[in-house]
Amino acid sequence: MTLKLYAHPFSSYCQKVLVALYENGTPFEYRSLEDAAANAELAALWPLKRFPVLVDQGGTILETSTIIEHLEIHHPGRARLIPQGDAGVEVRMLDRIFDNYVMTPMQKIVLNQRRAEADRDPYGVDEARASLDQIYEWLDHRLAGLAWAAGDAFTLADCAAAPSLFYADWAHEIPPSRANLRAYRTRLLARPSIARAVDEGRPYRGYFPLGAPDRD
Ligand SMILES: N[C@@H](CCC(=O)N[C@@H](CS)C(=O)NCC(=O)O)C(=O)O
Repeated sequence: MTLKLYAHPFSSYCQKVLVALYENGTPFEYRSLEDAAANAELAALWPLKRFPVLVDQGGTILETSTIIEHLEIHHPGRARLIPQGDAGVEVRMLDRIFDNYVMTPMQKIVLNQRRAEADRDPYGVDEARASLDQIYEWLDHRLAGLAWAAGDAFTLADCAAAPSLFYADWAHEIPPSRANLRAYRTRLLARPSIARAVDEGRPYRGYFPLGAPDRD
């Protein structure tokens, strides 16, 4: 097996890559970061210790979007996650939007809760909540009539959308008025690759600093 993934099952960015691997049934060695030895290996590979990290035949690939690009080039499967040409540009654009404008404010809210009371940043959290409200509105309009983020086909953009919307809804609930977005999140969670990633993270829900809601 040439691929090794350093990942934790409850991590949102790890789920983004796991969904891409599961979509294509790509075999890999799961170096779970529940394990101390895997953590030491991760630190040697990437001093910033952000995860996931992919190792392929001795090469280290960092950052989820480029990990999925690497998989598309070197381990292609039945699912085409990044189309050619203009369609690919749109998919990459949406991938950046989910990472930057859903995942980032969601993480701000969640990570703030892990800080000591005196170090918390209520102003930043209010900004993150306002920013999520804005992107929820934009996505709700954009998704009208679409099955997946970029149309009929499941892509990299949906790999990014799944964990970001999964946890963002826990941190700052998508309001009922955003019916297209809520329905899209439900469709994502019903997809087998995503359901599998969510199930693998289920035993670790106690790690969620805001308290995991009793749903999903
Ligand atoms: N831009 C990175 C983000 C990765 C990231 O932030 N991962 C989180 C886990 S979901 C992490 O490493 N957290 C540990 C830390 O911040 O030290 C990517 O796309 O891979």
